[in-house]
Amino acid sequence: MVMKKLLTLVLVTRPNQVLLGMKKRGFGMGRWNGFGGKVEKGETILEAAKRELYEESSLQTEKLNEIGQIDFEFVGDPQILEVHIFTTTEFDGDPTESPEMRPKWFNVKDIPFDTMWPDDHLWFPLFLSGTKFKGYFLFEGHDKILKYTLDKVDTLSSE
Ligand code: 6OG
Repeated sequence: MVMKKLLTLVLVTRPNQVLLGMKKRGFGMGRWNGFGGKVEKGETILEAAKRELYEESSLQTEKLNEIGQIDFEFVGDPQILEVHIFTTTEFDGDPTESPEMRPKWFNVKDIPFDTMWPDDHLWFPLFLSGTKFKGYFLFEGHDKILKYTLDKVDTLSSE
C-alpha cells in the first residue's frame, strides 16, 4: 500500500534573489532548501506552508502561490513524500535564524546546487521562470536519482 505524507516548501524571492535556509538538523541536514515541513492534522496545506515559513525563518506572508508539486519516493520506503511548493514575493519581517534553519539570500545566478537536494537543479529553472510543474523522483539513498519525471502544468490540484 502506498502511503503519502504531505509536506510544504516555500521559496521567498525578491528581485534576482531567493531566500534559502541551511537545514541544521533532521531530514536534509547540511543542505540549503526552502522553508517547510509536515502538514499537521486539522490544518490545510496552505496554513501549514505559512506556519512552517514563520517557524523556520520568522517571515510572515498572506500571499503564497503554489508553483509545483513533487512526489518523492525512496527505494525501500513505502512512504511517498508529496511536497507542495509555494513562492512569495510579499512578506513581513526579517529572515532570522531558527533551531532548524539558517537563512541567507542568494543571487539567482549563485544558487548553491552542490549543497542542495539533487532534484533542485532540475526544477529550480521552472520555478524561477514562473512555470508551474509536477514531478516525481525516485531516490536511492539521499544522493542518487534513479529516475524522474517533470512536466509543466497549467494548474495544480489544490488550486
Ligand atoms: P521536515 O521533515 O524537516 O521537512 N523536502 C525536499 N526538498 C527538496 N528540495 N528536495 C527533496 O528531495 C525533498 N524532500 C523533502 C520538504 C522536510 C522539508 O524538506 C523538503 C520539507 O520542506 C528529496 O519537517
